[in-house]
Amino acid sequence: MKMRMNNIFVPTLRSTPGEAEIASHKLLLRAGFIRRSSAGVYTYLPLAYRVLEKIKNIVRDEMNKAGGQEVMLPIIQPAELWMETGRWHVYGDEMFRLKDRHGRDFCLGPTHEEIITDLVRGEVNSYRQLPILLYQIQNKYRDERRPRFGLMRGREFIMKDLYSFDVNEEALDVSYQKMYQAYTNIFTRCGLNFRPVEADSGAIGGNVTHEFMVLAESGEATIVYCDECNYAANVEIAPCKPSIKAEIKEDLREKVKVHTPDVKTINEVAEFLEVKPEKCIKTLFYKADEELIVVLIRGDRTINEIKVQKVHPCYNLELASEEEIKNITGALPGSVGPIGLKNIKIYADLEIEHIINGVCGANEDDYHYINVNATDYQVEGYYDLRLIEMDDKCPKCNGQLQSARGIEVGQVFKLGTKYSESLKAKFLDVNGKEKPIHMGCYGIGVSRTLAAAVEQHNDENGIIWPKAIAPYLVTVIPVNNKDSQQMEYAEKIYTELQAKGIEVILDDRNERAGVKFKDADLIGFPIRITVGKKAIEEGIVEYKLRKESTVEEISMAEAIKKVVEFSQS
Ligand code: 9G3
Repeated sequence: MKMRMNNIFVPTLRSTPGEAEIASHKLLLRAGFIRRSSAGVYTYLPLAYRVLEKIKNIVRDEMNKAGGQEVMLPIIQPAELWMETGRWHVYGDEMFRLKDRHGRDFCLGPTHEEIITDLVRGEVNSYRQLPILLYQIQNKYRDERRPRFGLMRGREFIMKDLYSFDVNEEALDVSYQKMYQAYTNIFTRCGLNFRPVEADSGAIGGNVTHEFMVLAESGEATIVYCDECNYAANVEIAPCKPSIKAEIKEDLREKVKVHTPDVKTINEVAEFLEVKPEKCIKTLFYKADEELIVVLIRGDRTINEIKVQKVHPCYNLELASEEEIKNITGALPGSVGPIGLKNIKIYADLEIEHIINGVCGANEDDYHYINVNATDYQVEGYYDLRLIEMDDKCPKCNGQLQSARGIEVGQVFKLGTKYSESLKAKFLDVNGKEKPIHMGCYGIGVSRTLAAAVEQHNDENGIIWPKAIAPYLVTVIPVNNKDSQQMEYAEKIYTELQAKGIEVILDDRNERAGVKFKDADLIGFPIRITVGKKAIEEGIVEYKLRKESTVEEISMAEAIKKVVEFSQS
């Protein structure tokens, strides 16, 4: 079957659908790769399907080389397992839930720790059976509140998830390192510019985890990294040292309540009282699950809620409402402070301890205290609670930090015995003692990787597919369909390339050459070979790489040789 543009279903569009905001979403729609079925749910059209299969095969190859064995786990998951791990009620509306005809509760799998651990606990009982690394490549379901950016944040998406089962922490570390290396190979082979970064291991849990970030301005994650050493981290967890400017030591003065009519924000307070924002104490009230807590941070800094959840573990952390704040303090947010608060935990950022004669709200509307010092109120403790900033130094080598936006395409997790304890997945060790299995879990967003590749590789004309995951490597374009000699020449090149195992497509549509060139650029085939008058008169064809602007005029034999070389490079 000749692969001809005439019979391939690739409905390209001239204009960009309104709902698409980022490049990959626009281009995948325009280039006829995907179509939206409902919010966050997409159809992969033939060219997208070919790219997905390429990515999956690279993933499979690396997972298998690392000792993984592919399985297919159920998408429909019984609620009972999620109740055993205590997670059935943790994930609220994000979990797609359903009932079967008997009224029994199920969910559509958002992840598979419960399922895979239930499988293993029923089959493994001896250290001789470990390690086991099982993975699947399958749809996942998460009912995102705001699905957006096309495949980047969908409600149904394709994930490879591998789960490792080992006898102890050291063995788990071996599996973890194997996966870390496999991920590095995968994203390198996919032609992506990525960075592994230290990441947040979730609100409850001191596990180690790394995220693999594809660098792109449209990425939702922010990473910091150091050019001097190899430090890189998701800003959510990047540690910050208190920056204590070597100020001249002031004498501690007595606190005084001052009238600050209509002065609310930190900048208004700083201006009105003629102090710098660094002297102001920003007092934030949070609801941690059902408990109200207070967090103090320097006026010029930004709170890092992930770090707050580390210090005060909870599932849900959100800013308290104005009336909740009024109930506790008697004042509105613009005039609140830590002084005089009762029966409420106060967590202070490290820098708060060093504020001399600072300013904070007086818990009375339109009043603030000046000359506030650490002894004026009680805190649970001083912790690193702020978001790292560009003037902070590298936590590892004190070097200069850079920041970048990233798209999280992979995540490797050390789970330890979290699931094997709750689901009683145990084995008898070499001494016949019963031990819990040590687990790791490792995910790759396969459909998100496809979109990330487009985010990173595109220009004003369309997609520029990295060679290893392109839907086809070469498109052969006869300039004039009516010219039977040109068609014959194009067919010949097409047939010879196919005979050499090259994935080639022939654009035999009855369209003007300009339309064919535009589509070739939009779809993003790595190589374009054009057959025009020169082919008939001088045996010369045009050879152009999508990622370059130069066009070479060479013989057919030369062109075929270059394609083969390119495919092997
Ligand atoms: C849920 C829902 C959403 C979720 C989860 C559970 C994220 C959930 C974390 C993980 C951890 C790893 C294996 C592959 C790599 C990531 N969102 N996570 O557990 F019920 Cl609705 O999925 N799982």
